[in-house]
Amino acid sequence: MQDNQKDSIFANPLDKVATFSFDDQVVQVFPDMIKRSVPGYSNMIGMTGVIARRYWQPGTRVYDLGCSLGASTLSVCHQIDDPNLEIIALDNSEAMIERCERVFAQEALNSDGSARNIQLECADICEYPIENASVVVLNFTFQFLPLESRLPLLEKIVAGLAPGGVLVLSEKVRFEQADKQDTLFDLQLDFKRANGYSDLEISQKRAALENFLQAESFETHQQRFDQAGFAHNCVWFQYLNFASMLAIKAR
Ligand code: GEK
Repeated sequence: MQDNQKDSIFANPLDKVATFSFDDQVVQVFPDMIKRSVPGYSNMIGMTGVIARRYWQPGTRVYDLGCSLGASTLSVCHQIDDPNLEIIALDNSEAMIERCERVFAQEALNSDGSARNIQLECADICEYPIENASVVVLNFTFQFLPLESRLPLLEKIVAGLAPGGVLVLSEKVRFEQADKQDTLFDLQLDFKRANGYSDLEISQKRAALENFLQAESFETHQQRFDQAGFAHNCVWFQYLNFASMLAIKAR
């Protein structure tokens, strides 16, 4: 299997567009797909490591929830050059985990060439325990969870975070004001066109994600952060209809 191919999954007309799934076909094109579809992806990934460096507390863990091919974990490793740093990276797609294992074997290394302390697990983030964490990363994963699982997951994260710990949550967002929603949504389509996706690819991908990716507004996220028990939260990045937020547990 060849990795890191150009994404052309939706390039040809399909009789029936199936619901999107993180399978082998997606894994092969994933880095190209996410960079060409998500405005600001590289900025949010790069800054995830910088945020982790500020909030990580020695003796605690970093969790990367929905790690895909490990981009956020690698960003954290790049910024925190400490062999004692323990990262737990989870994804429930076996295809992602299999490929991610190979990425970490090549790229997640200490300066002496030994493997970084990363536990990679094929697991559902809603089921997996979160304990002794100071940094929890949810980069573009929360949006795929059923709505009713979202508050319980945040409550579990708050309970598993040390005082002063942080959640980084990056997502597609929607806007409550219709004109803002339309403007930024249309511009994201232009972003995808500018990155070489055809209108057919865009519309078939959209059909595949219908009801699978459920974006929410800043207001909904903020209310849920409060309800889950975070002390405060902020939006630290927005590029069109994608954004990244921080939610911080009280000291
Ligand atoms: C990155 N963070 O490169 N449990 C575990 N994993 C899940 C679940 C779940 N319940 N639901 C979805 N996933 C990465 C990108 S991709 C974003 C994250 C995207 C996993 C799913 O298998 C996929 O690998 C990942 O979440 C979402 O920054 O494709 O837009």
